[in-house]
Amino acid sequence: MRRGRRSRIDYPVPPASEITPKNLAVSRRKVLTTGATLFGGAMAAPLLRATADDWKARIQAAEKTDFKVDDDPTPRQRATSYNNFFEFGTRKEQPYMRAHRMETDPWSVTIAGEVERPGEYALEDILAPHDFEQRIYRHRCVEAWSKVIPWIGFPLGDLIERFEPTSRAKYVAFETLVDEDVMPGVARGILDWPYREALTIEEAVHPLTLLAVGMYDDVMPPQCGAPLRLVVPWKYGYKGIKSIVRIEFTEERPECLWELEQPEEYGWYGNVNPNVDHPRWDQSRERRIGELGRRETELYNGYAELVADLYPEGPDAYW
Ligand SMILES: Nc1nc2c(c(=O)[nH]1)N[C@H]1C(S)=C(S)[C@@H](COP(=O)(O)O)O[C@H]1N2
Ligand SMILES: [Mo]
Repeated sequence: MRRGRRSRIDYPVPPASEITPKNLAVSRRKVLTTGATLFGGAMAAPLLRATADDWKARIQAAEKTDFKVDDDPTPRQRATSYNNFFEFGTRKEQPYMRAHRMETDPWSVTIAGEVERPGEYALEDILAPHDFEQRIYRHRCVEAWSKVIPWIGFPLGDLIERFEPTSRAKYVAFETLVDEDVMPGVARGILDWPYREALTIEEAVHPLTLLAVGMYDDVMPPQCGAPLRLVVPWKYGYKGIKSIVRIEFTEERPECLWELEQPEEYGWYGNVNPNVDHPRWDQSRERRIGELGRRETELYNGYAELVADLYPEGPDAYW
């Protein structure tokens, strides 16, 4: 049992300093299963689709893990009707009203760049070998509001290991679907789409970093990033890219959408840091959706004990 001094988290994970792509706490069994289902011919043999992974059914059965904060989860209705998904509009209720028009099934994800197994993969093949689990994480938006979400997903590190990044892979970049027919924010060109985000490979394989396929015991609602989104709980919410269609491994640091739009407002790292104010507002406090008053914002969103070792020059050097 590990307990942080300031945080109320209790996680069964090794310290960040012990985590490298080589000794990731993933089971070898999973990696072997992956080899058989994903690369052993299933993709090339449509007949095998009869036994395709029913990943939506597996969501309800996801194991409830000890990866959870003590705070009560935000009521589902609030969490799924107050969203940022600028492709569907900049007002918080617009994703809820509009994102159901997005076609999320079938879905495929392109794996590209510095990786041994590039290709375009059907979502069910991407998901098949991964056991899903529930984790209750804090979510802190750079706009100073926060939520607590019971996600269902699996560690991004498990997926990365399957696709075998080369030794040149230093970063992992992600892109969101672009569909101007159903995304008014795309049609109007309010940002330089596609939405792009990225992590260092060390951040990407950290055991806290999740690929989420559901929340609140159900499949991911479209407004929250169906069918597949990133969750990095110690970073501002903008790093948590939704509706992912592309994952690319790179040697150079990828440019991210918010960083390009407003470099002095949205840092590349985007780590939650109450001591570094946004140029237009104070970051030391936050409003938890559904609550009155304000809470103190914690360094790395309360996950400092687990992630501080990723940032040896101290939190303010990685913003
Ligand atoms: N594609 C895409 N992903 C996105 C965004 C977006 O506008 N487009 N907004 C980000 C921001 S700023 C936040 S705070 C979270 C919000 O997630 P939620 O709506 O599930 O709370 O999604 C992030 N991922
Ligand atoms: Mo955000």
